[in-house]
Amino acid sequence: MVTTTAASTDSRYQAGTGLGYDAVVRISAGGYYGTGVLLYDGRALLTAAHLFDGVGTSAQVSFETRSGLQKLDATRVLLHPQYDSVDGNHDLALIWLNRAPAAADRYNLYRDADEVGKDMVLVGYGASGTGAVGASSSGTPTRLMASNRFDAEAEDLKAVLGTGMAWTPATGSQLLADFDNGQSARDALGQLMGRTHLGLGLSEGLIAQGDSGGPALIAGQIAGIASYTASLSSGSSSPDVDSFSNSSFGELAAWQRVSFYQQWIDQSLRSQYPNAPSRPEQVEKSLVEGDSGISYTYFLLQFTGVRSDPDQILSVDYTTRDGSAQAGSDYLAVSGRLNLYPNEQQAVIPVEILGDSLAEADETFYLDVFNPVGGSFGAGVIKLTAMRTILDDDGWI
Ligand SMILES: [Ca+2]
Ligand SMILES: [Ca+2]
Ligand SMILES: [Ca+2]
Ligand SMILES: [Ca+2]
Repeated sequence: MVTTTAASTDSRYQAGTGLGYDAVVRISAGGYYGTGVLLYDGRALLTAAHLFDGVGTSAQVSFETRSGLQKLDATRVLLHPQYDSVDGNHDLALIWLNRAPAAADRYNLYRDADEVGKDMVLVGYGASGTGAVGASSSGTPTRLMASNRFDAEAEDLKAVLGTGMAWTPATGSQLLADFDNGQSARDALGQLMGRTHLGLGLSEGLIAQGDSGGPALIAGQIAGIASYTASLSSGSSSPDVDSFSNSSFGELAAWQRVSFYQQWIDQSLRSQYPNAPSRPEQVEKSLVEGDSGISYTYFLLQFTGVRSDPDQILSVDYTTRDGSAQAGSDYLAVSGRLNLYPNEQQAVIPVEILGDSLAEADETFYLDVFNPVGGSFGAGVIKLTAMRTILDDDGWI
């Protein structure tokens, strides 16, 4: 849970099952607990690297969905290669599962670097408490949510606080928000650096212990991963209500900025897709449904034009569309933006196919690709569509 303005039992903070937050999971690593979030491929989760400090890289992931509580062992854990446990920089880790429950939501990344000034939703399994008294260790961890607004990039606060503070956030990589109670005396980033914003009223909250690795969502996409909190004072400004580091009013928190790390996240996921095609002739346009669980079908997107700048990132938007196959019962709908990073000429888009034992006809669905940005995708190419057929393997009706 996060710390909140009113009591944590208030209905506005409940992130129960079926409300769109079932992608947010509790993570156990070496006896420590944090939070994580399931990504768009339905197999990888994003969390904080510091959950694994000193405890090795095994993890268990607990999903709470309409299908109940499911605990799954991670098959692979990858810390960001530049993770720095001393400075708290690049505090990100990816966790892979064989598969996640179909009932869990999958989240896209927030990809634009315009987060400052935007409201976001925090979700996590950490300690609960109110802003007035701070977090206290809870009983059974509950998934809770609250809102806040990204006020600043971390290096902007560092520039104001000066070199006397032994804290060097990597430029562009972290976002800050403070825990407001509506009073300017408790407006931490207003007091410390003049970013005045008095909060979101009863919706306002902050991350607390156990929320590490949880998402900050802008418009339902992962914009930040909870990293740390701080009780800061500077000169005559002491915004923290109680001067303890306890996620109270007047403190601030930092999130690892997902838009800054999207290349590492996307390319790490792509490197682990099982049996993904790398050439057009390997693309399978039909696949056998299977009787249970989830399997992937892949769409291969290739760029055959020329970049005007070799460092240019190209992108297209994509969305699945029902034919005779229906999203939610035959496959899981996906939509999002696919980036091709420098030196990349192609990438795959995975779609999860749901197995069952029902005798039914072969069924089809589509992937529409549109809105190409950057490079020269070719004059007149504004929309491409590809089809997949799910072959029934349960006997003709
Ligand atoms: Ca705030
Ligand atoms: Ca504020
Ligand atoms: Ca405090
Ligand atoms: Ca089947």
